[in-house]
Amino acid sequence: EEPPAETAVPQAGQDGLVLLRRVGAVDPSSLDDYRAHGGYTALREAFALGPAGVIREVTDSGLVGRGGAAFPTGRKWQATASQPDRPHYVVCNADESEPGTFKDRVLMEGDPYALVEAMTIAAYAVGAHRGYLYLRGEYPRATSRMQHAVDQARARGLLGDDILGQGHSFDIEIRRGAGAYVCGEETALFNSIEGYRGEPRSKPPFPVEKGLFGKPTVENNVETLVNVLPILTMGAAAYAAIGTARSTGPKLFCVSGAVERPGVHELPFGATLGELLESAGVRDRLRAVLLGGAAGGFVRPDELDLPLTFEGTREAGTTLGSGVVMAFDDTVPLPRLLLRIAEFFRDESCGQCVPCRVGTVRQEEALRRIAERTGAAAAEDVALLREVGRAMRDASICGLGQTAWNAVESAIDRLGAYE
Ligand code: L3W
Ligand code: SF4
Repeated sequence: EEPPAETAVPQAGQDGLVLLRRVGAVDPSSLDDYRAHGGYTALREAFALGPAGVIREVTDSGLVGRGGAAFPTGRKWQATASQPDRPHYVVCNADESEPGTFKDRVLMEGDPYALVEAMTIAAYAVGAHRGYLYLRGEYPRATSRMQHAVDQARARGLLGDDILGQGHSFDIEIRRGAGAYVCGEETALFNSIEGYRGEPRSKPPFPVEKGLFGKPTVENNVETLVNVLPILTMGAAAYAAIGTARSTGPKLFCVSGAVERPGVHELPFGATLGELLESAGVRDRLRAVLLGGAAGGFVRPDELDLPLTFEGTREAGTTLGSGVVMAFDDTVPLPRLLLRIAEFFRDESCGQCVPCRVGTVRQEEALRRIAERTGAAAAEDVALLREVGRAMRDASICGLGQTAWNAVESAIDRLGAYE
């Protein structure tokens, strides 16, 4: 079995942490210990503010989604709350499957009641009485800890009818994924919960209007939801003072590869890539850093002053994604690495649309030819990769196909992978 969450947090116990402050410090099985560490003060604050007040705070905080797409959370909650169609649902996307991403696992294993509390607040804000936690199937410890937390919260009147005597009813059902990356795409996730094949739906309509069971649904990533607790306890203005004007708050980064202290690192948005790698103990002979996971892109070792913000990475032509920072030294053969990424996308394509179903196969074939020639790329293979990549990006139904060429493109254009 994999080691427990707290061992994946090199900063555990340090002062000043916001999202990770309880991980390693709180007993994840104990509701009383969670309360002793400040648990359930945010829910009380939410009840004092009322649903509209909660949405106002979340909007004013500037919080945007931490799953990778950075959509404003307050806008999503407001859009769901205002739908006349009933019932409304809250769905937490805990199908954390982006290669190199493990922050949600650490949060769920190390501080499970925080997610129960945050989902309860989201439900109160948007008028939902039922929530689903869609949890990655390969996370057995996170599943048992979350199930225990849900059961304890229910037994103590913090889930179920009339929570804390405030007239709000809400309960959470945990659903386990079955190993498909695409089920992290929100509409494929809904199909999976509903018992259908995990295939994405075309958007619009967006889930805020027609989501789970065709009803208005708020779908948020684990880390996004957990941010709502400090927003309510410290207030939107104090929260928004952390980070930069356009990327507010703290961020979890999943650092792996050629570093001394791999794991989940919390830093305010705006820290540079170099600062993060320094705190993770970057080793010598750095060749490349993969930002944002397999769906993200590579940057060079001379780009370490890149600010880790959504706007900064976008301006630099790359992406922060869900916070993956994978460091590679020059012992890693790039052509093999790119082939591995291409295999992943070919494996995980759901096959529903042609650009992705066929494109991921063609991409893998070209990268295999190149890898087998020990990295020397024929000009026609690179041209083919570009053509297929463009088709996947422009014409795929969902993010999987749209991003399946990102890493390869950045390796060619930024790293000069085949020169
Ligand atoms: C209401 C509108 N809602 C958009 C909502 C939409 C969704 C969210 C983002 O993810 C990212 C990609 C990678 N009215 C709306 C609206 N929304 N317009 O906002 O939407 P969208 O379509 O921009 O993105 P998405 O399909 O949700 C794609 C990242 O995901 N990624 C990473 C995946 C892996 C993990 C993980 O393992 N934890 O996250 C892979 O591609 O960065 O930017 O809720 O409904 N007008
Ligand atoms: Fe399926 Fe790929 Fe199309 Fe997404 S882009 S719907 S994963 S075939």
